[in-house]
Amino acid sequence: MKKIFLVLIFSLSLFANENYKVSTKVEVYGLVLNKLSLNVEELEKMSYFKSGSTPVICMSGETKDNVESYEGVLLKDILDKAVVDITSKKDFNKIYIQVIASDGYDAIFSYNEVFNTKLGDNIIVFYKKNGEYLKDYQGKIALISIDDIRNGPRHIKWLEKIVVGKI
Ligand SMILES: Nc1nc2c(c(=O)[nH]1)N[C@H]1C(S)=C(S)[C@@H](COP(=O)(O)O)O[C@H]1N2
Ligand SMILES: [Mo]
Repeated sequence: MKKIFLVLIFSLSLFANENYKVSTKVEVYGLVLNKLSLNVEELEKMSYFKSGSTPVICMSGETKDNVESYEGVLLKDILDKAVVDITSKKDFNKIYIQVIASDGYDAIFSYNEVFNTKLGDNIIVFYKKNGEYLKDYQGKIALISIDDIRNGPRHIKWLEKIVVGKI
């Protein structure tokens, strides 16, 4: 009986982990002059960034992972390539960037946070973790704001969309 129970729990947890749709490219659109559609190959042609080591800490305070390095492209370099479409300088304070995963998980950054604080120097769209390409279950393409105090919440696996908007 106990064995059957364990097998049941195991298969249920497998099912839960299957609950994602792997995104193979990231669409950048909204208030930008150049819409982009970036797969891993295209990201690899852009400016390369490799992070230092970091723990991944959930909002609960639990350490979920200890990562040696992430490799990819800084979010601000991607946005520079897309060119945020703005006419009035005052509007920079109103720009936000919404990052959306294929499971609907999402987060926002402000323009100032990305371009006008040190945080932006460590917000990375990555395709490699610990020197290896991301497996499907890790997201294929993902994003993390490494220097967030609790950086689990703004770690977006299966990153699919980067949308620039204005409040
Ligand atoms: N797409 C997506 N990304 C996500 C989540 C999610 O539910 N969906 N959960 C987040 C939470 S709450 C945490 S703590 C971290 C955990 O990262 P890990 O799975 O690499 O340990 O992933 C984050 N990224
Ligand atoms: Mo979390």
